[in-house]
Amino acid sequence: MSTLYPQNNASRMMTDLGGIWDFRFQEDESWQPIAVPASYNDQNPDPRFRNYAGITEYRRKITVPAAWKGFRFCLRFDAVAHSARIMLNGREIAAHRGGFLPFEVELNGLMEAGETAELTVETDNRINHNTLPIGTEGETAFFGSDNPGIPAVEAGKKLQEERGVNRPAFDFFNYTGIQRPVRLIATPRSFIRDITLVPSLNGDVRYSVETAGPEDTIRVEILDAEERCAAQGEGREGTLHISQPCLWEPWPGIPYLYTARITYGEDLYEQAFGIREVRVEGTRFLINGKPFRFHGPCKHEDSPFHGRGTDPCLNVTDINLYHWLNANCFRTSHYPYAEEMYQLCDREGIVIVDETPAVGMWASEQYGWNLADYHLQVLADMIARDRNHPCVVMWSLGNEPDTDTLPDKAYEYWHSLYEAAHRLDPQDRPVTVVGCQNRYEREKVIKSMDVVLINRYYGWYNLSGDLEAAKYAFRIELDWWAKQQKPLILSEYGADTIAGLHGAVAEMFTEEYQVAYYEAMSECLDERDFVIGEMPWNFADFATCQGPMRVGGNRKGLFTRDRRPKMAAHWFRERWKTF
Ligand code: GCB
Repeated sequence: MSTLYPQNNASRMMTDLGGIWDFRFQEDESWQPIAVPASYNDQNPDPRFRNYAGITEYRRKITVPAAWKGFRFCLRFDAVAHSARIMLNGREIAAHRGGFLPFEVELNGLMEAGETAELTVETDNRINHNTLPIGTEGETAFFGSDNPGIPAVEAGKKLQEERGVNRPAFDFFNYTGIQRPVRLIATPRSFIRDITLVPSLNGDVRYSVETAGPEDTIRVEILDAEERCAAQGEGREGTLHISQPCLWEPWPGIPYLYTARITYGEDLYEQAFGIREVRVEGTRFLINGKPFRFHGPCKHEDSPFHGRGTDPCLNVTDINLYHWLNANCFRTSHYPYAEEMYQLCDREGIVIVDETPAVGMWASEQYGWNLADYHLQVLADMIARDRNHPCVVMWSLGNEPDTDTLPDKAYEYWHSLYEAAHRLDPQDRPVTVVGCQNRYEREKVIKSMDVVLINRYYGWYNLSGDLEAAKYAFRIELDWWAKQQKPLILSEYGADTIAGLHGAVAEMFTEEYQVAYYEAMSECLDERDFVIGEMPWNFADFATCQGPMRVGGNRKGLFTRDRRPKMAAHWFRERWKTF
């Protein structure tokens, strides 16, 4: 298995398998068309596409080009949600658990160059205590809409379970299917498996290369942005030196990128990277030795028609809207995003806090679930995939776990992941886990992280509609955090807002209230030196499962789902001009 993003170059080839595939729910006889990559959920008005909980099948023919004779070839799935079984001519050849990270399936020995075979991909969208993200199993559903304990309601829930139901413990639609690209890729038989780059501000670039094959010689050449050689060397690992290095600076600086061109036998791989250093010092977050203030809304991978499906046009549009907002960052709430987005952010200077799909762990029972090993595996895979990106400046272990009901158990669980992240990342970036509104004085996890990230909804979920009381309460909490001597980011705060709903009095759900809410919260944030960032929730309105709190999805976007700015987007554009 290699985590390297597929490349087409003088040594490597690939065929994109995107297009129209055959699709069916497992119990169906007949097949119907489905687009790949995309979530299947919004591609058909049949309600099953939205509500189904179970296994679906995707099918198409694949041909390994005859010209690939003598090459190593495999299938590369960028992500299949939430788990997948891969079949070739009806025979299982691989299985993968988890819906947001890539995997490869070797085809040599199973197919010859020039041959055609039937590829079937089974996807399973069921969520429960053993999946990330989490599905509830008998506990109260998200937002407590199930009136636990009332016999008639319990009987209704039992009926749902018999029919098969997904109950997301998270607030975004459980989009699934083959949501990211699938490719057939070919490399020479002796190939480059992995590359690690650790650049320093003085121009030293420590590298190591993992390979498969009998060849000895590995050549590394570092090219600058004009493709001139800036340094070169030989060997599996070492340190190269770039004199007068240009640094990767976050927007509005220049996000300068170098390329490490690695050759091994017949193989060639080009890995982009940036020279930048990230460090926490006291209550400051330093990028290249300079204090960095995070300001940008959190995101989702979400859009009409595609659902969570990779869409390069949407990614470019979104990043240009970040520029329009004068924003400089986002958190990949609540799962690792498609690799193309990180490449774009490397190039555009947008900083990323990279989050695992550990969302929905708000029940204290989580510490009795059998999840720790799998969570660690997902964290390791995310770091392995993303560690060379200069845009990634911090790892988030997860979102809003319960950390205050069983403070010691919570600490044990999260601290071992914290240590693992530091151990696994060759660049040793800061590590965090995002805290929810809780009894912050008694919990131990959030304050033990390198940077404190807290989600707060004073004036929305509590003290609703009363911004004076919201400011009063938030200031009490901030006084407490001031004593902890840690850098703090308000990693979510927001108000549902129906675009076009106005009021002379700023009441909840109006565009005026959203602006007044952000004015109020900003007033509190601006008083504090240890606050190093603000991440409004959310960049754009997004789809959720149905529930009494959601009117056609979550409406806390600064933009509508089709990316039209609400008043609050204009307000942040002005505010962030001066940041
Ligand atoms: C949160 C969650 C986020 C939700 C948001 C909300 O705390 O982290 O996933 O969408 O609140 O709008 O309720």
